[in-house]
Amino acid sequence: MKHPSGYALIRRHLRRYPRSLRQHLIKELNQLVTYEPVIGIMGKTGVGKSSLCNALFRSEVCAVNAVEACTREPQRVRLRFGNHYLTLVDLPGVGESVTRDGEYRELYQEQLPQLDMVLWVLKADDRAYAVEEQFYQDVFAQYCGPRPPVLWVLNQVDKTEPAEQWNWPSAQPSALQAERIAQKQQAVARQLGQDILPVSVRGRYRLSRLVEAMITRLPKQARSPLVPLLQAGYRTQGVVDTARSSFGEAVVEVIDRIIDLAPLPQMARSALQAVTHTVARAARSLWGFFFS
Ligand SMILES: Nc1nc2c(ncn2[C@@H]2O[C@H](COP(=O)(O)OP(=O)(O)OP(=O)(O)O)[C@@H](O)[C@H]2O)c(=O)[nH]1
Ligand SMILES: [Mg+2]
Repeated sequence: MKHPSGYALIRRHLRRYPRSLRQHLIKELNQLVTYEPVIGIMGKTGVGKSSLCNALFRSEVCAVNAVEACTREPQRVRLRFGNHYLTLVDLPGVGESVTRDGEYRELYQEQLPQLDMVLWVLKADDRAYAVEEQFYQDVFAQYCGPRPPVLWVLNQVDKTEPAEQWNWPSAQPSALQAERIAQKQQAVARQLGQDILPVSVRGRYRLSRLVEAMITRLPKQARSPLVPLLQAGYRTQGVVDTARSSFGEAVVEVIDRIIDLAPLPQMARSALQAVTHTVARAARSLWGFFFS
């Protein structure tokens, strides 16, 4: 029963607000706390999308296939931890026949507005990424409307030659591999015109960095609600700090919006604005009640 005490504390901080505003605020705060992030996962079959999701998030979420493609149409998986939910949408299309792009354009037109972010996974031992580039240009970039941020992930860098040099116990590439990974990263980034993050799911390499990038690229209201769904090792201090301060900012935005809309005399409005930071500070200090 963590939430009631958290809310009781928030309520105490809101005692200066007129009752109607207070109720509205509590409702909006509750929406912030229970917000369900939606993350799209893209990439050709076998790049490691399911493996990545299983590594990052708390429950077994997707089937991992070694040989055959299993993702044909958007598969939505809803994960739950306590009162928190996360939806993963496995988006099909990348690497399929180009003639189906028209079909996919329609699908993405429908899906993209619902997503808080897209993780687009590539595989380091592919020689070229023309398929990804083309799909991005023909389907993704054609979408008109606000597009979710895309985080490009170069997975399976443990296979970088000489692959036998990968140091599994320390989860690190050799010096030569590291150099080649950096070269590959630059080459892919140049081709796609996008930054890309090298990781190895199997090697547990740079997954913390990926999670940190996710947290900072997600819209503010989706950051904190993601945290309880992460595996313990990725709930790092940096991730928690970013989420917590974003929560404070989101609370300030909610309060400002509500005060702006309320039919209040200017004096009352200013008085409430003066205590906004106190409420935001209380919200930040209660972050653990809500999200851990
Ligand atoms: N060496 C290595 N293998 C990996 C890595 N990540 C995933 N794999 C393997 O790659 C294969 C495919 O992984 P999946 O996670 O099923 O790939 P997927 O992208 O979900 O594939 P579809 O569901 O078919 O689209 C599995 O055998 C994984 O164990 C990695 O970082 N390194
Ligand atoms: Mg899969």
